[in-house]
Amino acid sequence: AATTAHAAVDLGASSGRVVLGRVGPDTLEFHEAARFSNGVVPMPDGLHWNLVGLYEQALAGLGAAVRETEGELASVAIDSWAVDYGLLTGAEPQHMQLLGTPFHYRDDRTAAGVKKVHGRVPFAELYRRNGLQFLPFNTLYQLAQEGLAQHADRLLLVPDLLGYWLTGEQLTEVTNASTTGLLDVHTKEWDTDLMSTLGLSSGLFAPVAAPGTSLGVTRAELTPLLGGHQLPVTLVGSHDTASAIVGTPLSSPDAAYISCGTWGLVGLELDAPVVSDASREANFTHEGGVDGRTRFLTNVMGTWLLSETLRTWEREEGRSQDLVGLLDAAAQVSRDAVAVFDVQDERFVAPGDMPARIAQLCAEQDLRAPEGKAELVRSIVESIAAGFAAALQTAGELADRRIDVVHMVGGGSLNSLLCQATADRSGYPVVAGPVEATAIGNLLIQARTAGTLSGTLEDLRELIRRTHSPLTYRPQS
Ligand code: LRH
Repeated sequence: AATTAHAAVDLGASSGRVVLGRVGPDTLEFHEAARFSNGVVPMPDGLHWNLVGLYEQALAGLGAAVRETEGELASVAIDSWAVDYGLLTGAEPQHMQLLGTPFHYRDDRTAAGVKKVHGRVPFAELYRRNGLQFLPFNTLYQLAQEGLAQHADRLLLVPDLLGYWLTGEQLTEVTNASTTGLLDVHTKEWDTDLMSTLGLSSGLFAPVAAPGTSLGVTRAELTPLLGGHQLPVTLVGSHDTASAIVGTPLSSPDAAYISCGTWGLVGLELDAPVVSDASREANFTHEGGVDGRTRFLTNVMGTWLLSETLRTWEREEGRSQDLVGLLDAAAQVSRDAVAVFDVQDERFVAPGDMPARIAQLCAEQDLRAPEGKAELVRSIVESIAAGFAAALQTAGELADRRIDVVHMVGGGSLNSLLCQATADRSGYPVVAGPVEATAIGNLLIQARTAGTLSGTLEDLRELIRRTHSPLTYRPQS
């Protein structure tokens, strides 16, 4: 059967990659054409992203993908972390200029924004309208603190901004739009009443469009960088978590997922939103999924706690840390000997000295603080797993589903200590993989848009099941 080649630009909080895939009815092959680092850039006015640098790297990676496929690339699509955006000015849509340096959602300016927004629209009403869990960095809170918003003609979310730079065309992809807080959870259209209550001009936002929409082709000026080609750019689930859930081989409505990178996104896929007081109180979100599905989930602190801990040790010791060795050492520590602390504590959101913050939290709660690296790593892993287990239980109760299996995808699925701890603490078997669920979800929607594949998300997931063998962790205690 015929196959097509596609490139997925997948930007995560700690790294970005261009994944080159070949897809057909019986084929799902892919590899990294380029990988580059990403992270928090501290500047005098706060924490930022280097988006221009990411665009440059994405272009170079796409150039490499074009060369490798000898110009046969059928399409390209971009996904990234949610909520963040760039502001643009200019009279002509084709030639707009970036206004300021886009902020990182971990910048703490948003606390004041939360107060302002909730002063105008109480959280319970917001939730009824947008169905979104409370996260202090949701786009609408960031915008309440955004000094440049009045000077901007356009706001584009990160994947849409890169898409604009590539094509000169502006759209807002719907799955990511659902994380702004400004999209109506039921109609999936911009909530212009809410915008005006919050003093935002609805003209700031580009039209909403669904995965499968063609954004355009790469600008003629980029052709020399792209091996002499103009590439079609397609919209997919541009929120990385939306693509990750497409790329998760869920076998039934009772299968739960944990998309585990810096965050652990824990939940279920629903056909439609079920916004309730109970889901609001449990801080469960109704993010937009591909094909109009609902991602009913909550954000649990993920591998961020571990990576920030390693960064702290790196700074203190002036040398890099061996994660695999540390996890091996942690596996030797008795699970019952270490503190299980609340990973959802707000003090863990900002970058910084996690070992000190964990010690402080343990002291406040009369827990014995972990001593030494192995104990601390074990304590972090067990605490994340406990957070996952609690969220799984709540998801099942709220959605009235009998969860029978948990799919762990993303980078965290490589962490066998975490997978086993999640199985043990939740009581569910944990099926780990694919690691690259996000890039797979991105590629599959591109291939379906190109006509190479057809069918529902279930049909696409069947192809993942046929081409990928996951690892199962059974609960042991
Ligand atoms: C994961 C993620 C998550 C959002 C957060 C901002 O990368 O997109 O779904 O809550 O970043």
